[in-house]
Amino acid sequence: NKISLIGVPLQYGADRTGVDMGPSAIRSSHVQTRLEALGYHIRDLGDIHVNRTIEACAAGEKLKHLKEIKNVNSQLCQVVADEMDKGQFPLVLGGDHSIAIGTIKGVLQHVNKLGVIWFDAHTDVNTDETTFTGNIHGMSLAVALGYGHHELTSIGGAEKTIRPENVAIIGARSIDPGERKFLKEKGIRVFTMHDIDRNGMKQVMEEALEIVTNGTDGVHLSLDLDGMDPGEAPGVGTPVSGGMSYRESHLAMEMLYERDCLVSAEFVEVNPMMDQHNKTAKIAVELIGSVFGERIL
Ligand code: DIR
Ligand code: MN
Ligand code: MN
Ligand code: MN
Repeated sequence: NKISLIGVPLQYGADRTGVDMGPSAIRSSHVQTRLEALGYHIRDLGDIHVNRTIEACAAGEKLKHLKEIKNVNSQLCQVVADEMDKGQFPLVLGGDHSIAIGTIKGVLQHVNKLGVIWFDAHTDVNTDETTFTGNIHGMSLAVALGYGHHELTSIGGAEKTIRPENVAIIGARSIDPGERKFLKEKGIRVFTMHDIDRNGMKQVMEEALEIVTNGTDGVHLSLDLDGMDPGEAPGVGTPVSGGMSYRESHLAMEMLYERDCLVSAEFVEVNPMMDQHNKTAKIAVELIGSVFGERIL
């Protein structure tokens, strides 16, 4: 019941500014108080240092801001590993989704067989070869699986990877052609919005939990707020309509709590510049409440 909050005000992995304010938006929505009310002991480590002086990417740079993203994720990997050493649960606040690289690599220093639940409108399995945008936040799941640019896959040790059979993506509705091929080749289970519409979140989560817990020693939750419907969570950099509802998202969090399998979590892509009245950071904190045991009754 000891949680370490780690802010990562990184925006270089996404195309839009503002996501660097995610950690402060989530903190000012009282994430610490909310968790303390549930009986947890919170240590807020503050933010990972990000060099704020970088303007635009060098022309012709294929992976945008590769150097700074590698630097931030290497630091994050170390901090997450250190906190787990001390018996703390790392709760990482983003920042763009490229920070999943550092979080997962850090957790992998401890947990050999790690399952991953990836909530997202996107699947983030582009590589340097398939990307259309050059944005590294669209590559982080591929990197965690061991694919992509060596400067990224080598963070925390190239041999430390998650396994495709223990990954479940939930809420996807925007998948690039190269990603489609990758997902099929690696046999990664994607629960799209179609599956949620058709079978309901309850069944989707039951199947997803089976995949991520089968033969693993723990599960990481990587939650991109753009997985939710932008009508409810507008404060994200790359909104895609037709997402998960408020209640569906909470049910998923509650079922994750009941399964008692999480070893780490991250909430990413909260962009206050795109938001209305900090709505999206507030939802992030409510989802954090649910995944750590909050109940209506
Ligand atoms: C697109 C958009 N697939 C890309 N990706 C993400 O840039 O690779 N938006 N992750 O959140
Ligand atoms: Mn740029
Ligand atoms: Mn994402
Ligand atoms: Mn996304």
